[in-house]
Amino acid sequence: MSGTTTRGTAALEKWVEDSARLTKPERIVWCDGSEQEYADLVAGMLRTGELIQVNERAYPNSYLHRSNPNDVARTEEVTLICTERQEDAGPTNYWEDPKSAKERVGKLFDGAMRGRTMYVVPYLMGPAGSPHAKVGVEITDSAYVVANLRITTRMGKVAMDTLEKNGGQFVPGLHSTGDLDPKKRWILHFPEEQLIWSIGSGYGGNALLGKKCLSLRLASWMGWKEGWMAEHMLILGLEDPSGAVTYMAGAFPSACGKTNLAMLVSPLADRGWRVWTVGDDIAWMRIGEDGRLWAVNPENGFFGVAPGTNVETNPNAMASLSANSIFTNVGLTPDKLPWWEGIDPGVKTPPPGTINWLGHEWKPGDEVVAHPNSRFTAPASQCPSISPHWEDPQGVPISAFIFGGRRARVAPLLYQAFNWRHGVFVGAGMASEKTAAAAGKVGETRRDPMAMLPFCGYNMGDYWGHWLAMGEKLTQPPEVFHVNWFRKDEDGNFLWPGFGENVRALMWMHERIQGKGDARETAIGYTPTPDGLDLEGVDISAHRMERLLTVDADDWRDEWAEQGVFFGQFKDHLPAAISEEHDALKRRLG
Ligand code: OXD
Ligand code: MN
Repeated sequence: MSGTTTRGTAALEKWVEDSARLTKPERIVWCDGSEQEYADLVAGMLRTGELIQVNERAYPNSYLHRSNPNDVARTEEVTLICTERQEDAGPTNYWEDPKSAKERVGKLFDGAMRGRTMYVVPYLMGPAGSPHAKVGVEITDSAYVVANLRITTRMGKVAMDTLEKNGGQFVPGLHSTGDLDPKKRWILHFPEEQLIWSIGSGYGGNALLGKKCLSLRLASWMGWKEGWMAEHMLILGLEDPSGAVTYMAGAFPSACGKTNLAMLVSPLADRGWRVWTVGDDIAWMRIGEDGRLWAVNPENGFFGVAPGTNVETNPNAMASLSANSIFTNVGLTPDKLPWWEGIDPGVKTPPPGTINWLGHEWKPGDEVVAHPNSRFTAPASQCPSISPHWEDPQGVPISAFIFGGRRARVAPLLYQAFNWRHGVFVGAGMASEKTAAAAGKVGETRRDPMAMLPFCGYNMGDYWGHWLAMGEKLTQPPEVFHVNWFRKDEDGNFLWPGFGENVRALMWMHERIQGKGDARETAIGYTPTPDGLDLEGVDISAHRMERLLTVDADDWRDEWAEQGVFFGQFKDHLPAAISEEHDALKRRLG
């Protein structure tokens, strides 16, 4: 039941046999990823009610799934990093000793698949033929998980072919929905042997093991050991009027607009500015022969937040999910159309007779139709803005990192770090208001460095050390920026229009990358001058811009103090450069 990194196909077979001996399924199915297999799986789930067909004319080959109401978001407090030494998991991860975790949770796996089918799902993270790509194999008893993996990863034969060519290396992940009892729900990572165990949840990031578990938690550990980076970042290309494309990667906490930014439709397209999508959630990055950082998106599809997505906020997402998609925990209208809050711009209530995410008829006064963390799973290839380079084996060269969060106050609309080291500090000092993507209280501000708090598979202090070390090796480290689309006025209204207008922030970054652009130096970095952003065609007063760009020293002194408490936990794992940058911020704030 344990793993090592190199295993071979015989080892794969043995792991499958061992897993079957433990979980005792009725039958074992090896998935090949074919269309027929998908059609058969879907037909089976339509029979059991796990899937409901949505309107075939409006959304061909698309389905609705309702998860158990107790299983609707990632569960961070039962997500563990199991390293030999607790300090390797660090103070921000839940930890358990690998031996005790396996003994404890192994008992829950015992017989967990009795009467069920065990699917063996080989999948590839990263483009086929890419030196960055990694093979994972997920064993699962959930047909819904298999169907989602077929959209979000390159699944089946292509993965087996890669495994044969790569010397048999794969990352094993054992998953069972168990009995969905939240008290018996555990998502375990064993980074030292590159192994995942997940039981008791069928939901997204808990159950689709290629995504958060492999591509972030285990991959971040691998990157640390091997000199590359696995980040919770979108990847986009900004095309300028000359036709040149500048690639940027952006780290934002879950449900803070990564998908929208990655698929931005530029209001300035007629002036030659447009955005290409490479990925919306994860970036794997390596140093190229030219000394620059090159990024691939390991995923093959999107697992995006549905509420708020519509033809105005994100037309590219709407086009992506218009066929061959799976909707999870959204509403269903009498015409069998998926429905979520905000799907029709300006429409507040659903058509009469709409069924909510729980399967009950929605009535006026009911809180929501779709769960706030309801999702769409859609193939990336269907996205109209998908970059022609999104599957390039070597990836795309990254010129900028964009950090961001959801802050009603404190963080200005946009600023640039002074240099790489300061940029690492800006990422380490990030904070954001909590969203529905994880179970727990929504709205509280929490520190979320590089948007990796729930996804860093090792000690975050060592992780910052790794970032600093990567910078030393890069001939041209990306310029680092921080954005906040969510600043509010005293009445709680957003000050910045967001969405497509965010291209104006990208354009300023583009100028700064070229060594141009009007900026003023503040205590926290360079902000655009009030007329530094190109605002042609959008109605924002100079006064409003001033408020968006203000760096309030009192707010930042409080922020500085909170950062200090957070950094203090890392003790001798905190790189000296981060403490020095923190001290330097204090001096600049006065
Ligand atoms: C996601 C998340 O699903 O970050 O991408 O929660
Ligand atoms: Mn995410």
